[in-house]
Amino acid sequence: MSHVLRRAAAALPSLPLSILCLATILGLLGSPTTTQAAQPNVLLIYADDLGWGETGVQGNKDIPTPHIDSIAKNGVRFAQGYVAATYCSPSRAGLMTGRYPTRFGHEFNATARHSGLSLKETTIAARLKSLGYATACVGKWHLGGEASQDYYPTNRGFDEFYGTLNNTPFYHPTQFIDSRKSLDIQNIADENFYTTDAYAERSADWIERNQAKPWFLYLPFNAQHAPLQAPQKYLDRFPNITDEKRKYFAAMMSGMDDAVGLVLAKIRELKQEENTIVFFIADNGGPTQSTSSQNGGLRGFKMTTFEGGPRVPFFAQWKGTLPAGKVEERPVMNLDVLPTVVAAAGGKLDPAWKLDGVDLLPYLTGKNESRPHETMYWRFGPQWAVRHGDWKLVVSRKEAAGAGNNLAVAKPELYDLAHDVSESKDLASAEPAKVAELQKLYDAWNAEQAPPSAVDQPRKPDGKQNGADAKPGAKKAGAGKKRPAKS
Ligand SMILES: [Ca+2]
Repeated sequence: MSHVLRRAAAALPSLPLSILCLATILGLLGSPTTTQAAQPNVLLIYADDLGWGETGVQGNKDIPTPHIDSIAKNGVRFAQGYVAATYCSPSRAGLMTGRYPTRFGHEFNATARHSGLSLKETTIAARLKSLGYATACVGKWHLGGEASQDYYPTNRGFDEFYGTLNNTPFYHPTQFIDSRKSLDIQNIADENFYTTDAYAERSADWIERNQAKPWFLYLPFNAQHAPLQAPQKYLDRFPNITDEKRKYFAAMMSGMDDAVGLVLAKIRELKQEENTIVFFIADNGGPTQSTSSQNGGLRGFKMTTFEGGPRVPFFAQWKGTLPAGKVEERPVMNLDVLPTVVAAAGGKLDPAWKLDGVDLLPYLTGKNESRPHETMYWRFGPQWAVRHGDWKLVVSRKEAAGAGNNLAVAKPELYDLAHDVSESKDLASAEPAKVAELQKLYDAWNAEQAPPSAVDQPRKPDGKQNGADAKPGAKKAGAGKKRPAKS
């Protein structure tokens, strides 16, 4: 089947084959522009632990990221882009399903270790596959598979998986799978293998091989998660950064920017730029203490419910369809990706799916001037938050350990994000009616959520994750003066 016919057939799923054949004869399919526009490709890039203040367009002047920035410049930069959970696995659970992960118990990373993304949930990949898409996941999965292959990406809607089941070092990644070879977990023997570079190369190769079909590529980098590791070629770009941690962070981000550039160049080379929706989103805010990732003046970090936890770099490009260079001030969420791309692919959004995300296209093309979300919610153990309009009621872990961190008895704080984006002035005492209004909204939503299916072990007081203690290091041959990182 030619790619034009395949695309048209997928766009007209309810028509019998005979009518499709007739349509072919009538020349309907001689208009590839029309049929291609019906089913755009989707490139969904997910960065790891990349704080709101990082990348050039978000204000970082020290680490050039021209390719990542190009997505915002060619499309939309969401000034208030959020994720539905403030760390790795739950954030991905929301992205993949378009639903608050707490609805199905995916509140903590432990869920990925105990089982994985609930098998009752349907992923964005499965939904696009049913619409005729070729699908691949290249990068860090972190939605299960250690306990059972039922949770592997290849059993959740992805034709191909190249990457790791879990967090991994950048060199000699653990739990590595290349489904083109087998579903067995491999050891990577190549000394020079660096996940970020390898993910870019596989992504470009996969797009080239699948260019004749509508395709969906999910590219969750393990950059910028700890441990801090980078090849010398990227470290050499930052001779003026003296802080070792920041230098490694910069090198890793420069590598990720090159990787994004390589994938975008492949799309341009294949002349698919106007037929490809590109998202670039971070999975949660920066853990500044462990990796130096900056949150641009927002309060809080990864794993807190202050803005520095869930508000992230969030860009979208679709040349010829989305406006270029637009800064969108209305709040959006990672949960919106699924409905946006399924609708763009010609799928019907079924109310039975009980999505929390919405199709952003009408908002971005000027057809709908209201907010996509008037109210947003977060729950992460004893931490929680609700944003209604520009008011936010929040219980969050504080910067300093100790005082104010007994979250079980903490009084919710009220902030006016329109005038106080850094959450510095608690208005709870001054605005008791607003507190009551938001508390009621949160209580109603909270009652709909499931209990956590697995709970994390107690963490260190500073909230550090596995691997976050590792010293920065390069394992590549020739970088011997750098201390290799623990993994
Ligand atoms: Ca993360």
